[in-house]
Amino acid sequence: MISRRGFIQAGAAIIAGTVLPFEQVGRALAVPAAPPLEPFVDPLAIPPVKAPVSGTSYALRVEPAAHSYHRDLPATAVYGYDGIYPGPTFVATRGTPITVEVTNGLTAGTHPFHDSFDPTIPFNVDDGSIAVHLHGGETEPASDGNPMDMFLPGASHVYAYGNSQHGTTLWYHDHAFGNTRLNVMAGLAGFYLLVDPAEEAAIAAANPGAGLPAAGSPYLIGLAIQDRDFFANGAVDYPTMPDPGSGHMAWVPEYFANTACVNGKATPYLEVEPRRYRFRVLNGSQARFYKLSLDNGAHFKVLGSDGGYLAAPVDVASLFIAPGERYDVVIDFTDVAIGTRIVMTNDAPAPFPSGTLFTDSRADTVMNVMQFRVTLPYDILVPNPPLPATLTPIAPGVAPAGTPVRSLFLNEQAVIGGPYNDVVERVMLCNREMLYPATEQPQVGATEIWEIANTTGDTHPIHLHLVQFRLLGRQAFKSDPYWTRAMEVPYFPTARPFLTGGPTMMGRTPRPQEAAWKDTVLMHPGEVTRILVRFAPQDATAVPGTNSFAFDPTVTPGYVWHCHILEHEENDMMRPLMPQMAYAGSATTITIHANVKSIRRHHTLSLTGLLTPGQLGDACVVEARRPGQTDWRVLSTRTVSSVTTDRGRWSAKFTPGLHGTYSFRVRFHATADRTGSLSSVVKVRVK
Ligand SMILES: [Cu+2]
Repeated sequence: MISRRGFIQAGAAIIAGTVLPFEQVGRALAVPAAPPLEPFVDPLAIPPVKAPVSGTSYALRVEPAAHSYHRDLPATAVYGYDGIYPGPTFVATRGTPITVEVTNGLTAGTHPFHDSFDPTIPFNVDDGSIAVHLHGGETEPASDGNPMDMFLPGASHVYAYGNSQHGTTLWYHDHAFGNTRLNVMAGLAGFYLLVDPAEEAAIAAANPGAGLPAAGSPYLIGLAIQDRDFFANGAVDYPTMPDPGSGHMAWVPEYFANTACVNGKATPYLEVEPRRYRFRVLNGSQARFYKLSLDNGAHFKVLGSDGGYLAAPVDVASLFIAPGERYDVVIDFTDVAIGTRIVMTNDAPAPFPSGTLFTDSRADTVMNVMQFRVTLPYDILVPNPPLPATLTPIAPGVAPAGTPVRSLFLNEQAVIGGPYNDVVERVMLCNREMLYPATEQPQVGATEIWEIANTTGDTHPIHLHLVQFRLLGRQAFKSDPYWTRAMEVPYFPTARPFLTGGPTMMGRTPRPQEAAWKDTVLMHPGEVTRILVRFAPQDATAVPGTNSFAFDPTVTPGYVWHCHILEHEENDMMRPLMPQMAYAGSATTITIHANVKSIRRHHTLSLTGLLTPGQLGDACVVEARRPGQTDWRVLSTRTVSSVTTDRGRWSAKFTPGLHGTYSFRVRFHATADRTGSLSSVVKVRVK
């Protein structure tokens, strides 16, 4: 693969006498693609456990390094935390905060993917900037690795990690604004295992005779899966030319490669004993989803996901995992005959769900992720207990009655502009770019339902910083008419009137393995995905206006939420997430004295009011009381079938079940960029 641009740049570099990293020269001089790589010839690399400088203080250096992805590939230039790829594994203990001082040892202008930088997307400059994000961490703003909080070569930044949440699999990776996709491609990713000794003891106490391999045990192994294309010289082939007609100079909407790498090795193998192994599976890929299966027909036992354990192990024949997600699984080799070789395969289409498995004619290895060889002798001194029947009690995600609803959407956009004054493609959250003022400004301590309508053709793994949340369910909706409305109004309309199969959001429940705490969730095309988000620590009682974090989550630089397809995130599927002590706009309360005498089984009550254009209740609570009652009662989301703010009006609809005379109170919380006032009710209608 050669690009005219790459060729011109290589020529200029040679004339100027500049020494390019050799893989850039290789690319520019049209080094051929690597021949098909023989699978299962490299042992799985297991990153070392990171040691502190002293006590709970760690130091981490980001620097260029050389790395070989495969026995038959020469070493190539990568970026590594501590100069290794993947980075070292942090093992932290719940309740014991640590600090990590990260030093930027990179050099501007020498990125391994220098030719893939693209000025048509925001902030994409080869200046060596980095930001370290602890993905899934309950972290203070200054330590979150907010993409706007990046720092340049020669500088350092101290990150404080509170380790206040449930034990789980976190991971750290680069998040520099504009450069994330290329910095992660270059190797900036590693595991961060958080262990909660009390939780482990509780599981053990509840399950006598059972057990699980613990962090630090040779039987618990992290598997970070990332796909790569290679040149014959060992360099990674990341596009330097855009998709035709996209209006960009190099940015591509997704990177799908032909070879699955695990912990930095192309289709490696792992020798195992005939016993149970626990794997922390991370999809660290740019864009590829995996549907993992074992070719001996064995199943996975899923213990947990992004934010901690499930209530009990879940048996799955295949493990579906999207970029950014983690699953904690056990594979049981106990009764497998010595000498058996088991391949972990992938058959998820890319892009998901409408794409194909193979990306090009070379592609055959992405089907094979890695191989397990049952070849090691069983160590009789180490027990191999059965799995616990129960793990950490976690109730099904259920939204309390009256939980405010925030309507959001995912969309693609093609506008005229860019360097060629052509159609420029990008993917968006709510049709707004990252640099547009924050619209998601939840109140600290609030509990909210986010209903996110996906109007695009692809599944997006949507990730929120700061919090672990719960998936409530997914429901189909009429995407095209909703999209039309979403594009014509200046705020975020609810998708509820467009739901198919009824307006009550009683859609599909999560798959059992998605019932854990999540920080990254699949949002499929043509569906509205509902998540329950608490702006409070995982175990705290969420009280609106009360900060239960050990830090102030309302200070700059705040947080972000975004798609974890890294190419999407950077152009421009990411938005600020800025918690506030109170909702930024003052809450607007409307009291409606509706003499509703005959709302019967087949009737619907509609209340309609006027909106100032541009104003929206980000969060809306509808309450009611009967004559003589003093307390307002929050109406459940099942009673209030929809609250829409659209076309200059708001309206609330009530499904059957209310009888008699009521007063209603509607409270909207407006965010800072959507101020205005609500008029009183203009219409009460029963039909
Ligand atoms: Cu996306």
